[in-house]
Amino acid sequence: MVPVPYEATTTYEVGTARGPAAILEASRQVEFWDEWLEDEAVRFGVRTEEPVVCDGPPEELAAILEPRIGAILDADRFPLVLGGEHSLSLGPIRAAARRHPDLVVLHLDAHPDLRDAYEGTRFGHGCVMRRVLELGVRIHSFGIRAVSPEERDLLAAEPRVTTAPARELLALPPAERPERVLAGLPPGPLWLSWDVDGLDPAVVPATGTPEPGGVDWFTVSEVLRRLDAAGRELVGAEVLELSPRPGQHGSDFACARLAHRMLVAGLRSLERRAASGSRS
Ligand SMILES: [Mn+2]
Repeated sequence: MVPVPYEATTTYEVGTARGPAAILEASRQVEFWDEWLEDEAVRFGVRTEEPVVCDGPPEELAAILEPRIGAILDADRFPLVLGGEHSLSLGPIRAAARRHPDLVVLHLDAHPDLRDAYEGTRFGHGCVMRRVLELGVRIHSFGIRAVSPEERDLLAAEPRVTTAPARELLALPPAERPERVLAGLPPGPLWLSWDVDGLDPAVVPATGTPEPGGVDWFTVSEVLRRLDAAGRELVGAEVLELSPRPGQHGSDFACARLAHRMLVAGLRSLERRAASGSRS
């Protein structure tokens, strides 16, 4: 686990720099046995690295994080990045994409983050998936429900980005939502870039730019279970944009539980790869 308490371009409610510490603190309290995946991360061994601290712009952080995450991937380990604001994703995803040319980012978010520039930077949290797209990586986003006209036009024209919008998910009975999330997910190794504002704010209200009407807990958990059951290769994951608030520790616990579930899914993927003897 790589804590990245980074916050440089957050536009509204600040505090996401405290996200990684809050997740780690809450993670001491959540049950280690994961009910959904029927497994536990401690079976594999988990190491928490020293936090990556950077006061510079996102491009500078990307140059620090790319080799850090690259070293974890080269050691055949599973990196889980704890954010911090979403702009920090560029370096980790670049590290994964250089090693997996057919990488797919499964992106949970209320926002597509596909703006070319926002508030004077091309590397802020509203632009990160645009920069990821320029790496040649395919993106499948779910929970999307706050889209700029520029992003709407790009989504209509760009076949390398597919979406499961929140409006479509919420129109379905809960049991049918995971299938809709995974419909259209391209084949290939997966990087999970999960902004917790993609979840319904009833699950994680403590985030910088909350939007009503998000993805429910059953759906995200079941998506992880189905990826695991299908034997999908998971390369790495991120939990982003928790902005802890006094009196709202339920958000910290939800993010800790989600991070643990993602970690279990990732470690099981690594175990399958090791068992099949194939290094990719
Ligand atoms: Mn977002």
